[in-house]
Amino acid sequence: MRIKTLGQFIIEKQADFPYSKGELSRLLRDMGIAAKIVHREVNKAGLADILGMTGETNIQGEQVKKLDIFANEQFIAALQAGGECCAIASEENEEIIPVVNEVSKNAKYVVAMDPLDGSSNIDVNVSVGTIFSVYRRISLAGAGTNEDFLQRGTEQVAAGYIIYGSSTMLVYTTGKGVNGFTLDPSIGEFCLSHPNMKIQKLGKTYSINEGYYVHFPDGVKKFIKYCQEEDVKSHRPYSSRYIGSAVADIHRNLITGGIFIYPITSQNPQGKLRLIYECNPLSFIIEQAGGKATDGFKRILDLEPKSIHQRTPFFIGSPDMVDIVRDFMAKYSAVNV
Ligand code: AHM
Ligand code: MG
Repeated sequence: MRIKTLGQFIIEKQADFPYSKGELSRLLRDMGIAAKIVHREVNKAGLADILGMTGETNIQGEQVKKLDIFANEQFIAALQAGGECCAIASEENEEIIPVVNEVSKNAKYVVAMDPLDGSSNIDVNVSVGTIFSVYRRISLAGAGTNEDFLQRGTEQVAAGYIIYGSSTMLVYTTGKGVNGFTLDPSIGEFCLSHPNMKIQKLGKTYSINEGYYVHFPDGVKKFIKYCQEEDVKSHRPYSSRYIGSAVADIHRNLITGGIFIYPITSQNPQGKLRLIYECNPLSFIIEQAGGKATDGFKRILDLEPKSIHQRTPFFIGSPDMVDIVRDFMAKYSAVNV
């Protein structure tokens, strides 16, 4: 079988957008390049003792950076150099990063991202991810503004994630289905490995941090009990799988079916995950694969963002499972929120 690289695929798909000048294609390519650099560093994470701990100087005399800071810098540098985007919002930066230079002066996109999600998993050799979301700017010229990011998730023109797992994969959508590419390190290319990804209507896995059970809304508690009940027809009990990297949990559920939930808890009364650069892009991808994503009641992509780092409860995955938990929420938790 002939291999198709991410670069080739992006160029082919440009024909779907007859008036496009290729900016979005180039922006996606830039994300792919930064992803390869981050992949290289993530895969060296266990060598920190040999090469130098973070904050120290390694044997080459270079400062060793924490990987989430490193990833942030790589993606920002790739986007600044590419010139297709006029502002960046990142989980790592309180304020948005305006991009103004010769190449970006006609840029029409802004990018929101979580450069290294689940970064506490790095130290224990468990999967982490990058999440990104692309919007068309609404400001008129110059560097992008906060308003460019405060658009509903339905306005995204592209979204993707990279999972640094047993292999590194890039999965993205531009609103015409979802495609997954696996990095072949021997040739240094992302190769199309998962064309037209679809999520099962009803999975057999639920992913939630059950350690917080006592703090969950009643609707979520009832759903967890439902997942644990014996029922031959619906193949219950379901399996529980929780990695602690949303990208990894949602990626697994995309491939094998299931639901991921991060509800409100007493520690995180708004939920923990961030609407603009975590939940919106993941929701766009999962919806494009036939799944659903809500805050327990409303569709994530319809929520109106008020601030860049806003949090939301998050229920995402196989559509029938998201509907079932929504019914439990409506019945038992509607007054609690
Ligand atoms: P981070 O952005 O600080 O890395 O946190 C986000 C992560 C998600 O990837 C993961 O699903 C969740 O936080 C885990 O949180 P918890 O340890 O509370 O279950
Ligand atoms: Mg995060």
